[in-house]
Amino acid sequence: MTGAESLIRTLIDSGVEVCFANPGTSEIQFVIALDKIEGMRCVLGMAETVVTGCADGYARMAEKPAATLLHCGPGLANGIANLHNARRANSPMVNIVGDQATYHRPFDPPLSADTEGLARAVSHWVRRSGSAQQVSSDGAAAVQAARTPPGQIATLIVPADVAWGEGSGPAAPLPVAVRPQVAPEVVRAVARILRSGEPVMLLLNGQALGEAGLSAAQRIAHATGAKLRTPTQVPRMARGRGRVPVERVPYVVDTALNVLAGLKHAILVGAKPPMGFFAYPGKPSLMTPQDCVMTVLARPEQDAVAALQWLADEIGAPRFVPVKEAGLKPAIASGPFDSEAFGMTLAALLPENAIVCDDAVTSGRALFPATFNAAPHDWIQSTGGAIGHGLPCATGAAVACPDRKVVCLQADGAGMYTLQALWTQAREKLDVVNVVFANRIYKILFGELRSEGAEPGCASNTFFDLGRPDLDWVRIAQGMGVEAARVGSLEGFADMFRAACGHRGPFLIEFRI
Ligand SMILES: Cc1ncc(C[n+]2csc(CCOP(=O)(O)OP(=O)(O)O)c2C)c(N)n1
Repeated sequence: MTGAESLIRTLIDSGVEVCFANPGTSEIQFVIALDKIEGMRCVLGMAETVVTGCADGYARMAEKPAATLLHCGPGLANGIANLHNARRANSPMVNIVGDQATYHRPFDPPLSADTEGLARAVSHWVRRSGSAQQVSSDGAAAVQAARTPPGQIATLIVPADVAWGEGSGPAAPLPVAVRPQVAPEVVRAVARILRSGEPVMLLLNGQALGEAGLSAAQRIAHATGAKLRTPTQVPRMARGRGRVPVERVPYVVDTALNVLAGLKHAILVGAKPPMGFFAYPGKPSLMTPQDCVMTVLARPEQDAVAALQWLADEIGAPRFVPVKEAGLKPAIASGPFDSEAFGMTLAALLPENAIVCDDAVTSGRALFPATFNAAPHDWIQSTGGAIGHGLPCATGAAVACPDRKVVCLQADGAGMYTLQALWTQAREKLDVVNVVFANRIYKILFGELRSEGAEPGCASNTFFDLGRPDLDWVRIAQGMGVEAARVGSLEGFADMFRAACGHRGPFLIEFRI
């Protein structure tokens, strides 16, 4: 059995079931091994940033890692933007990166690169496998690292001769660490803050955004008057009717400062202190007031749900608190695109248990409150700010959850980064409705420019205007085997979305704005 075969068998034995890939010559041994072995679904992404984005979406929904197979340093480099997004979401992932044979490397062949350096930039765990005998135990260690809470990026670099050499057979899976519990004195200290009567906000992220975490947080809010918020971007959140509606910290700095004004305590539950997305002249980096004290209830790797439940009991909160309706009433709107009206329309039509993947940029700003009362769903977003996340992330989520409808909300400029994911959706017959917000500009950047007091000139119009020629998303999608249609109004969208949800398989709706 080759090293490659030993590694693939190890991954399967360790619970890795899907391999998103774009292989080359140095990964041929893995492809040969995958031809022979059952138990690993192989999915081709026609660009590495599609591959890594798919693995991110898969991990968020499957709550376990997929493998990626990437070609040498340059292949890994192409995947880095979405590895960055995955790292920021604490998504578990095992990257297998092929490389030059050990004895060939000194000749500096064309694809030689600082593969470790590239890997280190976005991975929590990096190893270059030293021998065919060792590669399977390296693989088991990679899966263990990836599954270490809260989820990590593990990258194993495998020289070609390690892959083709005589392997030692599959290595046994290694134990997976459980989330450490929060110390009792931390829970008691936070309880004291909550009893102080001073204005408190719980900032919830990661594990705390599941149904159990949100319910426990709501018990605390109900008993103490503490406010609840999530960060501006959520990696995955349980939402919709019956789930606790928690708003995000707004993206726009002045709005965020207003929302958090007067706070005396921010309790971090798997979350970071709320910072601005960027710095702006004369504006603070932190969105909390200067005299607001930051206290960590649970770090991202800790058991935030248990900590919240414990805290709720400690302060004597009632066991069951009914969910209060918040947000707007779902209703099909009409007329031209407007983010809030679109959200209400989407909320009226969203299928039960859907997965919403949001890379909608400015078109998505008002969607959160407008969809609190939609049918129960999960919402996933890019948490790393690197655009081009939506289409591949939705693709990976659909691989993870074949029985759920995935709705991808994609801004057009960001969508152009990874449009090849549509081809993967068609090839794998994935159940995704993609909605492209075709405003044909980088709207957010025009906004940033104007907020600096400037007016667009020739350069900004060149850089931020995506027209001349206009993109035709219907033909782009059709060219990749995805059925598509264009709408220009909310009522037109409603009809098309209803029809698209009525059948299985990928579909794209271009919403001309
Ligand atoms: C990888 C990466 N490259 C560039 C940027 C900078 N950037 C942020 S938003 C944006 C344009 C977004 O335009 P679009 O997706 O059309 O959304 P809109 O602003 O029109 O809603 C760009 C280029 C980024 N965030 N990430």
